[in-house]
Amino acid sequence: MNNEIVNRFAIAGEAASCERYGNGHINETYLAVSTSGARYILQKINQTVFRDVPALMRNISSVCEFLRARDPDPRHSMRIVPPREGGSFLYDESGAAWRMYDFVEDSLCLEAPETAEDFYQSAVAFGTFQRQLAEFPAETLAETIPHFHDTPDRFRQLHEAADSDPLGRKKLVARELEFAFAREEEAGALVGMLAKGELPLRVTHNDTKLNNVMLDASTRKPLCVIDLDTVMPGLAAYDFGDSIRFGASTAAEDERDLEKVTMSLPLFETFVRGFTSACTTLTANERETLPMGAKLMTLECGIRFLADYLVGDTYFRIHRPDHNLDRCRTQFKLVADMEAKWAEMARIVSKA
Ligand code: ADP
Ligand code: GN1
Ligand code: MG
Repeated sequence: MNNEIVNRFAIAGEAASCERYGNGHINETYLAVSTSGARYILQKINQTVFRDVPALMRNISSVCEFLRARDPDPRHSMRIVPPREGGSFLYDESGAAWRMYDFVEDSLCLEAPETAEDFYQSAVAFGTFQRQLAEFPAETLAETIPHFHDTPDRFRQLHEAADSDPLGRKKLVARELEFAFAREEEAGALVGMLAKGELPLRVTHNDTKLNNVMLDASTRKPLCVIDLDTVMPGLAAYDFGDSIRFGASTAAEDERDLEKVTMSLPLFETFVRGFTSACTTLTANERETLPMGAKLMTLECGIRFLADYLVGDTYFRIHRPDHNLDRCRTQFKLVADMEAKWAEMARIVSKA
């Protein structure tokens, strides 16, 4: 079945194999290999999450073209493999939307930094990405997920999920709800500054997990940033913050032993150095909001996992019962740890 889909794209030769690949929570990703030995990433786009696939693919095509025009190295930006029938994606008979990219070869995609230097290089990659897109015509981009990092709106959704409580899970998460709602007032810190004109609206990636950047397998230097579905207007602190949330944690996003979960100040410091050195467009206010970006992106991700747990795990792919609750708990543990380390985080940013 999937080989048939693969053959509908303009690959070199014919489909030889197609297997599930990667650890993304949203799309279905496959590694496709052709009879010529060329490798490709095939993805079934999650249409519950991305409701307007043509607009999504227009965004990605134009960002890839923009980046490629500035740096033609084929491993330094993603290349969409077009369907043989034309366009940038296709629908199968069931209505599922599929797209394909060249596989970025001789690369590493990490779930956790193996060394501080890996994390530094990922900071350079995301900082460079944002700097490069400073010139991108933001008004041409569609908002692929409206209110994506609107933290107050995420709280509204959490209230809605808790009020409707369709599976009777609310009683199991009283502590988590209390933790979240105790921080609701802070949720508007960044969007409030944006509304007052204190922060510039940038073109940002918005999903800067370490596993959304490719490093060169031999030099371990950045090749390119992937997973461009959420490239939209946003704040610098979102990209900084989401990277800290995921990569500066001492444990996996779904670790059950919360003793293991802390926000590493040395990794935080490493990322601050890499990001601020590459993202030369940052204003003084943007720099100052970086710690708040880390805290709010982590809190927001935690409440998104919690709301999804309450409504029955309809958004994030889960691999075990309570997976989203486990993920929520790691995020809240990180938030508490950031609160304890707040003064030090601010000091590190002010020194950078
Ligand atoms: P999701 O939105 O579900 O996170 P991604 O686009 O991040 O999907 O893809 C999932 C994983 O597939 C990535 O973390 C990476 O390991 C791998 N991947 C995606 N695109 C490429 C590519 N062009 N080359 C190599 N690996 C890729
Ligand atoms: C999702 O697609 P993926 O797995 O890179 C999510 C992010 C969350 C992240 C949590 C489009 O990222 O917003 O921060 O899971 N992406 C979308 O791991 O919602
Ligand atoms: Mg991803």
